[in-house]
Amino acid sequence: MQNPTSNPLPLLFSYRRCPYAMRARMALLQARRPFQAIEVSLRDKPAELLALSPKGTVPVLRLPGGGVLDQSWDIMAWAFASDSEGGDSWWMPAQSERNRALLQDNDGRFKHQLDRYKYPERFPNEAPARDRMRTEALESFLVPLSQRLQVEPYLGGATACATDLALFPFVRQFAAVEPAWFAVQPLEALQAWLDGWLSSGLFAACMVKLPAQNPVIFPALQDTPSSATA
Ligand SMILES: N[C@@H](CCC(=O)N[C@@H](CS)C(=O)NCC(=O)O)C(=O)O
Repeated sequence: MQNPTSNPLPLLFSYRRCPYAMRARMALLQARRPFQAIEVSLRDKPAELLALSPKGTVPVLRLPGGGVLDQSWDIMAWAFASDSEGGDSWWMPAQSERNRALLQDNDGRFKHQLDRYKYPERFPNEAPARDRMRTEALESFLVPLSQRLQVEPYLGGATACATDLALFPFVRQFAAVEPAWFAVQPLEALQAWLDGWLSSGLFAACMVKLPAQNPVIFPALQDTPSSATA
Protein backbone atom coordinates (compact mmCIF):
# COMPACT_ATOMS: atom_id res chain seq x y z
CA MET A 1 0.00 0.00 0.00
CA GLN A 2 1.49 3.33 -1.06
CA ASN A 3 1.55 6.52 0.96
CA PRO A 4 -0.26 9.53 -0.45
CA THR A 5 1.80 11.61 -2.81
CA SER A 6 1.38 15.24 -3.66
CA ASN A 7 -0.83 14.15 -6.61
CA PRO A 8 -4.23 15.70 -6.19
CA LEU A 9 -6.45 12.66 -5.91
CA PRO A 10 -10.01 12.55 -4.62
CA LEU A 11 -10.13 11.64 -0.93
CA LEU A 12 -12.77 9.21 0.31
CA PHE A 13 -13.80 9.19 3.97
CA SER A 14 -14.78 5.58 4.29
CA TYR A 15 -15.75 2.85 6.73
CA ARG A 16 -14.91 -0.67 5.68
CA ARG A 17 -18.13 -2.38 6.77
CA CYS A 18 -20.57 0.38 5.80
CA PRO A 19 -22.71 -0.77 2.86
CA TYR A 20 -22.96 2.77 1.48
CA ALA A 21 -19.17 3.15 1.59
CA MET A 22 -18.78 -0.29 -0.01
CA ARG A 23 -20.88 0.68 -3.01
CA ALA A 24 -18.87 3.89 -3.40
CA ARG A 25 -15.53 2.04 -3.24
CA MET A 26 -16.70 -0.62 -5.69
CA ALA A 27 -17.78 2.06 -8.17
CA LEU A 28 -14.52 4.00 -7.87
CA LEU A 29 -12.51 0.80 -8.33
CA GLN A 30 -14.62 -0.51 -11.21
CA ALA A 31 -14.39 2.84 -13.01
CA ARG A 32 -10.60 2.82 -12.50
CA ARG A 33 -10.68 6.14 -10.66
CA PRO A 34 -7.56 6.46 -8.51
CA PHE A 35 -8.42 7.76 -5.04
CA GLN A 36 -7.07 8.15 -1.54
CA ALA A 37 -9.08 6.85 1.37
CA ILE A 38 -9.24 7.35 5.13
CA GLU A 39 -10.75 4.65 7.34
CA VAL A 40 -12.92 6.63 9.73
CA SER A 41 -13.96 5.68 13.24
CA LEU A 42 -17.68 6.40 13.42
CA ARG A 43 -17.27 7.06 17.16
CA ASP A 44 -14.52 9.61 16.61
CA LYS A 45 -15.13 11.29 13.29
CA PRO A 46 -12.29 13.45 11.98
CA ALA A 47 -12.86 17.20 12.13
CA GLU A 48 -12.17 17.47 8.41
CA LEU A 49 -15.02 15.08 7.63
CA LEU A 50 -17.44 17.10 9.76
CA ALA A 51 -16.22 20.35 8.24
CA LEU A 52 -16.82 19.00 4.73
CA SER A 53 -20.19 17.44 5.59
CA PRO A 54 -21.72 18.32 8.98
CA LYS A 55 -24.27 15.49 8.74
CA GLY A 56 -21.36 13.20 9.59
CA THR A 57 -22.15 10.11 7.53
CA VAL A 58 -19.75 8.14 5.36
CA PRO A 59 -18.93 7.91 2.54
CA VAL A 60 -17.83 11.43 1.69
CA LEU A 61 -15.65 12.19 -1.32
CA ARG A 62 -13.54 15.34 -1.35
CA LEU A 63 -12.78 16.23 -4.96
CA PRO A 64 -9.45 17.76 -5.98
CA GLY A 65 -11.23 20.84 -7.38
CA GLY A 66 -12.82 21.54 -3.99
CA GLY A 67 -16.23 19.88 -4.49
CA VAL A 68 -17.72 17.55 -1.89
CA LEU A 69 -19.99 14.55 -2.54
CA ASP A 70 -21.65 13.26 0.62
CA GLN A 71 -24.18 10.77 -0.76
CA SER A 72 -23.02 7.34 -1.92
CA TRP A 73 -25.12 7.45 -5.10
CA ASP A 74 -23.57 10.82 -6.06
CA ILE A 75 -20.12 9.29 -5.61
CA MET A 76 -21.12 6.41 -7.87
CA ALA A 77 -22.43 8.89 -10.46
CA TRP A 78 -19.14 10.77 -10.34
CA ALA A 79 -17.17 7.51 -10.65
CA PHE A 80 -19.14 6.38 -13.70
CA ALA A 81 -19.21 9.74 -15.47
CA SER A 82 -18.58 9.17 -19.16
CA ASP A 83 -14.83 9.84 -19.04
CA SER A 84 -14.24 6.83 -16.79
CA GLU A 85 -13.42 3.33 -17.99
CA GLY A 86 -16.63 1.73 -19.26
CA GLY A 87 -18.53 4.39 -17.33
CA ASP A 88 -21.56 4.64 -19.61
CA SER A 89 -22.22 0.91 -19.67
CA TRP A 90 -22.29 0.84 -15.84
CA TRP A 91 -24.27 4.05 -15.46
CA MET A 92 -26.86 4.22 -18.25
CA PRO A 93 -28.81 1.06 -17.27
CA ALA A 94 -28.97 2.38 -13.71
CA GLN A 95 -30.98 5.34 -14.99
CA SER A 96 -33.97 3.29 -16.14
CA GLU A 97 -37.19 3.96 -14.26
CA ARG A 98 -37.21 0.39 -12.98
CA ASN A 99 -33.68 0.60 -11.59
CA ARG A 100 -34.19 4.01 -10.03
CA ALA A 101 -37.31 2.71 -8.28
CA LEU A 102 -35.38 -0.36 -7.12
CA LEU A 103 -32.61 1.78 -5.63
CA GLN A 104 -35.18 3.89 -3.83
CA ASP A 105 -36.85 0.76 -2.47
CA ASN A 106 -33.48 -0.62 -1.34
CA ASP A 107 -32.38 2.56 0.42
CA GLY A 108 -35.83 3.18 1.87
CA ARG A 109 -38.11 0.31 2.81
CA PHE A 110 -35.59 -2.57 2.56
CA LYS A 111 -32.95 -0.71 4.63
CA HIS A 112 -35.62 0.01 7.26
CA GLN A 113 -36.54 -3.69 7.39
CA LEU A 114 -32.89 -4.77 7.37
CA ASP A 115 -31.99 -2.54 10.34
CA ARG A 116 -34.83 -3.91 12.45
CA TYR A 117 -34.01 -7.49 11.48
CA LYS A 118 -30.24 -7.18 11.93
CA TYR A 119 -30.15 -4.91 15.00
CA PRO A 120 -33.30 -5.64 17.05
CA GLU A 121 -31.47 -4.36 20.16
CA ARG A 122 -31.40 -0.88 18.63
CA PHE A 123 -35.19 -0.89 18.35
CA PRO A 124 -36.29 -2.28 21.73
CA ASN A 125 -39.81 -0.95 21.34
CA GLU A 126 -40.17 -2.79 18.08
CA ALA A 127 -38.60 -6.11 19.11
CA PRO A 128 -41.67 -8.22 18.25
CA ALA A 129 -41.42 -6.77 14.77
CA ARG A 130 -38.17 -8.60 14.00
CA ASP A 131 -39.69 -11.71 12.44
CA ARG A 132 -42.30 -9.62 10.68
CA MET A 133 -39.53 -7.47 9.19
CA ARG A 134 -37.74 -10.57 7.91
CA THR A 135 -40.91 -11.83 6.26
CA GLU A 136 -41.80 -8.45 4.82
CA ALA A 137 -38.31 -7.96 3.39
CA LEU A 138 -38.45 -11.43 1.88
CA GLU A 139 -41.83 -10.98 0.28
CA SER A 140 -41.71 -7.33 -0.73
CA PHE A 141 -38.10 -7.06 -1.86
CA LEU A 142 -36.01 -10.22 -2.05
CA VAL A 143 -38.42 -12.57 -3.83
CA PRO A 144 -39.29 -10.02 -6.56
CA LEU A 145 -35.59 -9.21 -6.94
CA SER A 146 -34.77 -12.88 -7.33
CA GLN A 147 -37.55 -13.34 -9.89
CA ARG A 148 -36.09 -10.50 -11.89
CA LEU A 149 -32.58 -11.99 -11.73
CA GLN A 150 -33.98 -15.28 -12.96
CA VAL A 151 -34.88 -13.56 -16.23
CA GLU A 152 -31.60 -11.63 -16.60
CA PRO A 153 -28.42 -12.28 -14.63
CA TYR A 154 -27.82 -8.65 -13.62
CA LEU A 155 -29.85 -5.54 -12.91
CA GLY A 156 -28.11 -4.06 -15.95
CA GLY A 157 -29.44 -6.98 -18.05
CA ALA A 158 -26.75 -9.19 -19.57
CA THR A 159 -24.05 -7.21 -17.77
CA ALA A 160 -23.83 -5.50 -14.39
CA CYS A 161 -24.57 -1.85 -13.75
CA ALA A 162 -24.34 0.62 -10.88
CA THR A 163 -27.64 -0.65 -9.42
CA ASP A 164 -26.09 -4.12 -8.92
CA LEU A 165 -23.23 -2.54 -6.97
CA ALA A 166 -25.59 -0.33 -5.00
CA LEU A 167 -27.81 -3.19 -3.80
CA PHE A 168 -25.22 -5.91 -3.28
CA PRO A 169 -23.80 -4.72 0.12
CA PHE A 170 -27.31 -4.55 1.60
CA VAL A 171 -28.38 -7.98 0.33
CA ARG A 172 -25.07 -9.30 1.69
CA GLN A 173 -25.87 -7.90 5.14
CA PHE A 174 -29.35 -9.40 5.09
CA ALA A 175 -28.07 -12.84 4.02
CA ALA A 176 -25.40 -12.80 6.73
CA VAL A 177 -27.85 -12.38 9.63
CA GLU A 178 -29.05 -16.01 9.38
CA PRO A 179 -27.13 -17.69 6.56
CA ALA A 180 -28.76 -21.10 7.09
CA TRP A 181 -32.24 -19.57 6.87
CA PHE A 182 -31.34 -17.46 3.82
CA ALA A 183 -29.91 -20.48 1.99
CA VAL A 184 -33.22 -22.37 2.03
CA GLN A 185 -35.46 -19.52 0.87
CA PRO A 186 -36.88 -19.54 -2.68
CA LEU A 187 -34.19 -17.13 -3.85
CA GLU A 188 -32.01 -19.25 -6.17
CA ALA A 189 -31.24 -16.51 -8.69
CA LEU A 190 -30.55 -13.95 -5.96
CA GLN A 191 -28.31 -16.41 -4.11
CA ALA A 192 -26.33 -17.03 -7.33
CA TRP A 193 -26.06 -13.27 -7.95
CA LEU A 194 -24.91 -12.70 -4.34
CA ASP A 195 -22.35 -15.54 -4.53
CA GLY A 196 -21.01 -14.06 -7.76
CA TRP A 197 -20.37 -10.68 -6.14
CA LEU A 198 -18.99 -12.20 -2.93
CA SER A 199 -16.38 -14.14 -4.90
CA SER A 200 -15.55 -11.27 -7.27
CA GLY A 201 -12.18 -9.55 -7.43
CA LEU A 202 -14.06 -6.26 -7.18
CA PHE A 203 -15.50 -7.12 -3.75
CA ALA A 204 -12.12 -8.40 -2.55
CA ALA A 205 -10.52 -5.16 -3.72
CA CYS A 206 -13.11 -2.98 -2.01
CA MET A 207 -12.64 -4.80 1.32
CA VAL A 208 -8.89 -4.26 1.57
CA LYS A 209 -7.99 -3.23 5.12
CA LEU A 210 -6.65 0.29 5.56
CA PRO A 211 -4.62 1.62 8.45
CA ALA A 212 -6.96 3.59 10.74
CA GLN A 213 -7.29 7.34 10.33
CA ASN A 214 -4.42 7.87 7.86
CA PRO A 215 -5.03 8.65 4.21
CA VAL A 216 -3.57 6.07 1.81
CA ILE A 217 -3.77 5.63 -1.92
CA PHE A 218 -6.39 2.92 -2.26
CA PRO A 219 -4.93 -0.09 -4.10
CA ALA A 220 -6.28 -0.30 -7.65
CA LEU A 221 -8.41 -3.24 -8.70
CA GLN A 222 -5.64 -5.10 -10.52
CA ASP A 223 -3.17 -4.63 -7.60
CA THR A 224 -5.32 -6.31 -4.97
CA PRO A 225 -4.30 -9.76 -3.72
CA SER A 226 -7.20 -12.25 -3.71
CA SER A 227 -6.78 -12.66 0.06
CA ALA A 228 -7.83 -9.07 0.69
CA THR A 229 -11.09 -10.06 2.37
CA ALA A 230 -9.45 -12.33 4.94
N1 LIG B 1 -27.61 8.44 2.46
C1 LIG B 1 -26.24 8.23 2.89
C2 LIG B 1 -26.23 7.24 4.03
C3 LIG B 1 -24.84 6.97 4.60
C4 LIG B 1 -24.90 6.35 6.00
O1 LIG B 1 -25.96 6.33 6.65
N2 LIG B 1 -23.74 5.85 6.48
C5 LIG B 1 -23.67 5.37 7.84
C6 LIG B 1 -22.70 4.22 8.00
S1 LIG B 1 -23.22 2.76 7.17
C7 LIG B 1 -23.14 6.48 8.73
O2 LIG B 1 -22.18 7.14 8.39
N3 LIG B 1 -23.78 6.70 9.89
C8 LIG B 1 -23.35 7.72 10.81
C9 LIG B 1 -22.96 7.18 12.15
O3 LIG B 1 -23.06 5.96 12.35
O4 LIG B 1 -22.50 7.96 12.97
C10 LIG B 1 -25.43 7.74 1.67
O5 LIG B 1 -26.02 7.18 0.73
O6 LIG B 1 -24.20 7.96 1.63
